[in-house]
Amino acid sequence: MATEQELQSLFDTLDGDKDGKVSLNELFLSPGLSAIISSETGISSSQALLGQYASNEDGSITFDELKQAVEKANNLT
Ligand SMILES: [Ca+2]
Repeated sequence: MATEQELQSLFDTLDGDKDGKVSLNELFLSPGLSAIISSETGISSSQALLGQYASNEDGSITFDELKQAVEKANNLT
């Protein structure tokens, strides 16, 4: 379970190039943080997470989209 604030700080850490989106590459670069995302969303692979929630053409996920995924898993406190 995470708070929105914790999720935001996790997102900011993952977003290495600070473009406001987390790409598949950025998820691969931080396997430990990706594992936390997996446990919060219940989606085991980064590809599946991005495939399901990313609306950007480049396949990266915004904070709002990540939040949606966590909310859907009822893991946002
Ligand atoms: Ca990024």
